[in-house]
Amino acid sequence: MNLPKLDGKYVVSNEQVECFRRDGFIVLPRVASAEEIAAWRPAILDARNEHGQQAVPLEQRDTYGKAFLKGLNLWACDAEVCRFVTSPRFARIAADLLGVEAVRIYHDQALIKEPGGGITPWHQDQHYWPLDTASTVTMWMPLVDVTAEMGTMRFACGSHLLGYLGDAPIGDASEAQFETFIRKRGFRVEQCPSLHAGDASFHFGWTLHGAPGNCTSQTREVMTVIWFADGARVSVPDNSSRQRDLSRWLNDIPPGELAAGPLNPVVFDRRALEQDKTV
Ligand SMILES: O=C(O)CCC(=O)C(=O)O
Repeated sequence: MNLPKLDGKYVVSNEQVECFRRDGFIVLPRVASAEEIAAWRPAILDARNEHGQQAVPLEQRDTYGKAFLKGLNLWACDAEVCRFVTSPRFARIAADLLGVEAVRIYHDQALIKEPGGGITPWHQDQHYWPLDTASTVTMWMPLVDVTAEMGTMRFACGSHLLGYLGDAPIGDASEAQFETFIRKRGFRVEQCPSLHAGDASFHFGWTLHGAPGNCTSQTREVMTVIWFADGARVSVPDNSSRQRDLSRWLNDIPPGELAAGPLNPVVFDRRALEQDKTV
């Protein structure tokens, strides 16, 4: 299919970079245009429906299961979604926010919060990732216009600066533990307002975040992509989530080695761009 290229440069200002590094997240408007998302949405949803989780009734799921239906690493099983996830425009934003030369893919996820879907409990993404770097970032991009009532993201501002907050997989326990933690430590919580399809939030892997349930009759359709800085190494998988991620996304690379498996291509490299300019 003739889907639009996502290669035009999106300029991130110094002020936006500063906000991201201070607060642990930033919302960027129109990372993809309404027209681009209208074209890409069916391809992403089709791939998710084919390769992702199938719905069982909400009342039969646990808290995490009620939060959304997932489609994991769709880029690796669908050639069209591959072009979206490996887009140089998105990857350059990730590298600019992190302030690194080059970024690699960790994985993608489509996250469909159904009408009546539950909360996304507070958690830290990097609890799951056996990587020895804090230079990790997730893009969260709605494929439809979304309101806070549909479950936009909320972030505990500045919480990323504390790093690892303990072995707390996402669920009822992480929600209770981090809700108390956030209140006691006085972190400001920012709930993203309404976003247009193609706007996107970006957050560090250590930023505490979650989302309210979807109390509307509309489906919250979101695509996410996670990148990490090229040069990062695999860390010891010291919990079962990290052990599973090591096999799934990092090809069981031994701890201490470069995190650079077949599922982790470099998708943006400033050095290569500089070299091109000199020839
Ligand atoms: O979409 C959501 O509700 C949560 C997504 C999330 O936690 C993430 O992308 O890191």
